[in-house]
Formats: sequence, C-alpha cells, structure tokens
Amino acid sequence: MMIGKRRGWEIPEREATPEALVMCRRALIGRGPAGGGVVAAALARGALSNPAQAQWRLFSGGPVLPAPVLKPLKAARNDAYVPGRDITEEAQATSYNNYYEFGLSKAVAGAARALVSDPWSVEIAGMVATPRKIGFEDLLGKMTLEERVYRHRCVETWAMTVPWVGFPLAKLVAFCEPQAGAKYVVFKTLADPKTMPGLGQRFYPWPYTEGLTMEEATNELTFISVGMYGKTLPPQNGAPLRLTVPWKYGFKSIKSIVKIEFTDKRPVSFWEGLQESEYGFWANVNPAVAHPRWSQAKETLLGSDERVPTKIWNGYGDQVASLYTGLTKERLFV
Ligand SMILES: Nc1nc2c(c(=O)[nH]1)N[C@H]1C(S)=C(S)[C@@H](COP(=O)(O)O)O[C@H]1N2
Ligand SMILES: [Mo]
Repeated sequence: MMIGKRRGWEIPEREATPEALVMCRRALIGRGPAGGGVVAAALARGALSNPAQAQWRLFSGGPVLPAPVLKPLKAARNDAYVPGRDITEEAQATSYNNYYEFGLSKAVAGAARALVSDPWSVEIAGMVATPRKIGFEDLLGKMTLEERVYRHRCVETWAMTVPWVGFPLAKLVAFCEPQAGAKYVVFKTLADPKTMPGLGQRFYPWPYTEGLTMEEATNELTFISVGMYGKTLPPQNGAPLRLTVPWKYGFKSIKSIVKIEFTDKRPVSFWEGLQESEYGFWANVNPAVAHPRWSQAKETLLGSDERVPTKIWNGYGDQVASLYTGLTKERLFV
C-alpha cells in the first residue's frame, strides 16, 4: 500500500483521463489521415497504445531546453479570499499541467520551455474605444498587483489551491474601454507553430479561445494571473498572463493570452468547438451535473490521495450564483 503523499503526476489514470483522449479518437475516425495522420501511422505500426500517448511521444522528441528564470513577484495577499484548504505544493502545481499547445501529457513543463514570453504584447480589439496593442510590461505598470489564493477545479476531477499574483480582470476591462453594446469578452492564446508542437494537430480549433460575459468578466473574483507562488508564471502555467476563473472548470482559465476582444456575439470556446456535447460555454462547477465521462461529485487534491466532495460554483456561490438567476434555458454546467 502506498503511504504518504502522492505526487501530482501519479494520479491514477482513471481519475485523470486527458480531456483530449476522446477528441483524438474522434478525429482519427472522423477525418482520417487529414487530421491525425502521424498518430494514425504510429498506431498502425502498433508502436503506441492510445492516441494521447502517441501524440505525447511525438511532441516530446525535441531537445531539452533550459528551465526559464522566474522573477520574484511579491504582492500583498488579499485576505478576503480564504481557500479553506491547504495550498498545493508549488512543485505539484507546476508539474501537473494542461497545455495542449505543447502536448497532451500532464508533463508538458519541459516542452513549454520553448514558449517565448518576453517580449509579449496583448491586442485589444473589437468593440472598444480604440483598438490597440499594449506591451506586457506597460500593462503591468498600469495595474496594482495582489495575491489571491484560489481553488482550481479541472473537469478531469483533479483540483489544486494556488496563490496567484495578478489583478482583477475588471481593471483590465476598464482599461480597454469597451463600448456600451459589448456583451462578451473573448480571449485567445498565442498560436505559434514554431514553438508549439500541438498546433500541428490540425483537428484542434487553434488558437485556444475562451469567452466570458461582461458580467462574468467584471465579477470581483475574475482574475488575470501574472505570477504564482511569489514569482512570475512558469511557461507551463500560462506565462506571461492567463485568466483565472475559480468557479468554472479549469479549461475556461485560458493561458498565455495575446488577444482580448469585445463583441456582442457569444464566442465558441476551444473545447466547445471540439465537442459541444461535452463542454459548454458556461462550464460552471456543479457536483450534481456529471460530464459524460466523469462524475463531478468528487475531486482529487494534487499531491494527495484524498478524494473530497466538490462544491457547487467550486464554493464561490456567494460571489457568483446571482450572475445566473433567470438563465433557466442555458446549460450552465459542463
Ligand atoms: N491555452 C491553453 N489554456 C489552457 C489549457 C490549454 O490546453 N491551453 N488547458 C486548460 C485546462 S483544461 C486547465 S485544467 C488549466 C490548467 O492550468 P494549470 O496547468 O496552470 O494547472 O488550464 C487551462 N488553460
Ligand atoms: Mo482542465
């Protein structure tokens, strides 16, 4: 029997089947060689047992790059947000990741070192007073940083608790000066085929895209993270800036943002575009609503064997439940 702490990457497969697995299989069957040709060929050779593994092997063939130097990024902790559970060990939160642009494995940290996050700029587009680009350092200069400890819940049923450093998205929205008619904020991740091997997998609707309503985006909880554990973000966690939406499943928390667009049309998110029946636009955490492949009743805390009950809105109902009153026709969960 195993005693003591389980490392994040040792979570049993049955509890953490990659989100991508079914997508891959679908792509292989549905679109044949056009979509997953290389993977299909490897499978045909009997070299690999499943598509996710196959892709990871293909992705991980590159040279080992040096670890990035993270800068200290201290900010006062905002004590209004009490996580109610222990902070996850930094080594866990930075080594068990989802970042499909760099591979389907949880061990993408090495591959993600190829990400060039300096220099970086963010495009502000769509229904705003003045469409423009802003450099990451310039943007930081306009924001006041704080630390917030939030719970994170992935639909694959693992969870973590992280001290993020950043600023409320509401501040960035105000800086963007959206027009009165804007209803949604859309975010896009960098899509660089030279550094991101996942982009070779064309059946994925790159770039990774996510969206929130203006009400969600300006809720006090919604956060832009630029650091974690008192340092700048490591590439695998979405350097140099990523969204953190703690009451929604983790896939809404889009990494390495290069574009923020305001629109009056609801966007189609990355996972929604792949498999609408499994991943809706709203994706709010609810233990009572199962994902077709995983019950959402419980979660495993990274670094432990513990399975703990999941809370509706991931425990953030006081701040966000009111956002959804009246939306009775919408599929608010998964
Ligand atoms: N661009 C991009 N953002 C992404 C993902 C991704 O694959 N690509 N994965 C999402 C998922 S499914 C989760 S659970 C979280 C994981 O964040 P972490 O690796 O920092 O824990 O990032 C989200 N943001
Ligand atoms: Mo996730």
